[in-house]
Amino acid sequence: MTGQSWSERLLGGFRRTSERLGENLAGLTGKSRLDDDDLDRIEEALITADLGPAMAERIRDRLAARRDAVAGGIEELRKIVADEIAAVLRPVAEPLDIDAFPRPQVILVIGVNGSGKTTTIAKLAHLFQEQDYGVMLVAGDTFRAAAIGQLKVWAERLGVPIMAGPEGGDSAGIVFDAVKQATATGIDVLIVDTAGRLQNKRELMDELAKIKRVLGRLNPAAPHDVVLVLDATTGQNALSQIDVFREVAGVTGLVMTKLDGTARGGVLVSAAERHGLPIHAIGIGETIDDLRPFDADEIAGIIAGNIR
Ligand SMILES: Nc1nc2c(ncn2[C@@H]2O[C@H](COP(=O)(O)OP(=O)(O)O)[C@@H](O)[C@H]2O)c(=O)[nH]1
Ligand SMILES: [Mg+2]
Repeated sequence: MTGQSWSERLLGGFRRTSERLGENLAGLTGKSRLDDDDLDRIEEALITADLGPAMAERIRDRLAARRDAVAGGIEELRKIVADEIAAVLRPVAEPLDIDAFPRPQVILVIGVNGSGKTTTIAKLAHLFQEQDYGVMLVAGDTFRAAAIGQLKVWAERLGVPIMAGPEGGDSAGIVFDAVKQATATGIDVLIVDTAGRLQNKRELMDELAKIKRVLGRLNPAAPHDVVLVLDATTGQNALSQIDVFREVAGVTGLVMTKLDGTARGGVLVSAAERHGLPIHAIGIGETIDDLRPFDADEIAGIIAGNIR
């Protein structure tokens, strides 16, 4: 991954989808009109290349309404596809804004173990620091000592305060203390790390519900954001994680990580089409600067293959 530019990594993250689409479109060169077989092939390719059936059908319908466009060349078709993808992505491209009053804005970060929660928290903290916000981290994943340690290391590196308790400590209690301290010290953003034990749905649900209850007692608007972190390398599995976490925790927005580590980023489009949840940012690497805003037109262009 090292040495690759941001845009190279992003191109790689959607390669599976863009290549499958590209191969199919290339086969249409010289045609004057798309027939049903052409549309079937494109739809099929898009489904198997992570965009999912509903999105594939939308694109098929758009192309079906413009069968003559192929006479204008493959570029014309790419543009139609990009427009349709962008139409789905634009409404969900929504950066995480800090606008809570009273402060602090409380951002609960959830997701399965290994999805990239803690790393994303550090990246977000860095982003907010750059915008001159006072940030504080909360080590709400008390299940493993290593998880607490990892967040502490990031807090030190970033130079931001952290509220942490012992391994096995009560995360709701730690969150409670953190909000009180953040309020007293004029912190703008409180980012809460949580445990992602999806194996025990009941426990996870209870724990997140308890954290939310405690937060609500201090400020009825908190948590202001419940951000689900999804690992792009899990492909279609990311979709079922959205279903589960919406049910257990009421997700308000998404961050997808590891788009640099897979070519299966197309699942993000599928998620946008199916859930319509805001997509706040995407992760394209392990360092603090590797969080990118989610740019709908850029990604639609990459998938359709007309980024030059
Ligand atoms: N390549 C890549 N690795 C990532 C990204 N985000 C997180 N990781 C790595 O994924 C692993 C798990 O991340 P972590 O933040 O500990 O996940 P958590 O268990 O959900 O808190 C770590 O090795 C991270 O460095 C990303 O955007 N790209
Ligand atoms: Mg973690």
